[in-house]
Amino acid sequence: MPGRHNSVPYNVVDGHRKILMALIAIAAFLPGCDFTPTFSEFDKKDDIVVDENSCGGQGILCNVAGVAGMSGSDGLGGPAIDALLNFPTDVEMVPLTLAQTGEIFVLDENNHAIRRITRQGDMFPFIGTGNQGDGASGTGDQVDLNYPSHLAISQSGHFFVSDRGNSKIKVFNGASLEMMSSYGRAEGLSGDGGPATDAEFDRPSSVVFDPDGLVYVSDQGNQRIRRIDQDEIVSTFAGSSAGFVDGSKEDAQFDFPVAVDAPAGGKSSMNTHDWALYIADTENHSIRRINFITGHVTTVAGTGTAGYSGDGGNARQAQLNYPTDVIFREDHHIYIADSGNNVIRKIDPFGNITTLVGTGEAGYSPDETPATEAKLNTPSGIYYDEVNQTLYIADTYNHQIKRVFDL
Ligand SMILES: [Ca+2]
Repeated sequence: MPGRHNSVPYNVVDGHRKILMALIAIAAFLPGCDFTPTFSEFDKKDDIVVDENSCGGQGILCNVAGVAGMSGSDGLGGPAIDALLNFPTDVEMVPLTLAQTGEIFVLDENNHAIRRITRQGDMFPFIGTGNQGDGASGTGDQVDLNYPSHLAISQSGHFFVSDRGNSKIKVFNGASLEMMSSYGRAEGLSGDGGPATDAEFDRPSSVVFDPDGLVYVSDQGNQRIRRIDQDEIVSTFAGSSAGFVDGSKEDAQFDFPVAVDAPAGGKSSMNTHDWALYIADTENHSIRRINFITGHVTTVAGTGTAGYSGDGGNARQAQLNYPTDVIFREDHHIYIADSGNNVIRKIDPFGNITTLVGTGEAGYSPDETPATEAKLNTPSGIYYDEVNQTLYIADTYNHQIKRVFDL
């Protein structure tokens, strides 16, 4: 059914939250009631520290945007920590190689919009009207989106939006924000060898670029990585049907979520140090690597079976649970949004894995909680800011963006 992606599981959880918050409110008026909510910080807007800079320090978790346990779209134009998000699934900044603005972009997926947070900490609309739809022209603030899951900024400074619910990649001019092109005609699998504008994709979850400017699309529903070249011609770069097979990129198989209400999976990152594309192979509970020199796909983390094990050892023997995003640091560390385990994990340059943020238990922790003691709830997207050595986390089911400095 069109426009139903994410809505079933997300709204079920949201419903539970609303019931919980109602119980908290009722309990507060009952004398002697010892009802202790799991998420005791919910709905305490008055307690929010307005100056977010007062939270910080090495390895300390701080809120950047959103109010825990409250989904909505209120508060645009004001402090991001007072504004509401609706299942934010990723976070992005202008890359180091371009002029840094310090602005943060939030994939506010169930609001069908991308939000912009200024250096001063205020949140504004950026791309997407907030109405679910399929905008075909205009500037970013005029275009309807449908569960956008990723924003990528090209070396030319243009914005590539994975408009996943519409099975399209929408490209916006970096200066004017005018929509320049739209890759994908409809949901499906067709068009290899022809123009990307006429091709079909199936809920593309993310976009990355190689140093030559070629575009790699995680074509989630098609279990493939598709490539768009400088002439805008699309081809299948790797993958075929769903499976878990290493080998040549033509023979290799991935397993990305395909249910109509499935969250974004299969997001990828380019590592230009070793000329490889790393992929969060979500339903294989693993991280895969495509070597651009040899054309071979290997598994760098995970066994194929969901679990939470292996910290301190080689990542290939460790278990992950529904990883949805993978990113790099310049110092060759790999970060994984291990969303089903409610943690962010790290692979060091020697291939050893550890947990960086989260305890494994789903929940919420307030500002100033040390990262390894903090609870996250289905963290599904991450970004690393090299300039400020800060990790940003889309703490999706808490409706917040979090940050941790200097891990
Ligand atoms: Ca990301």
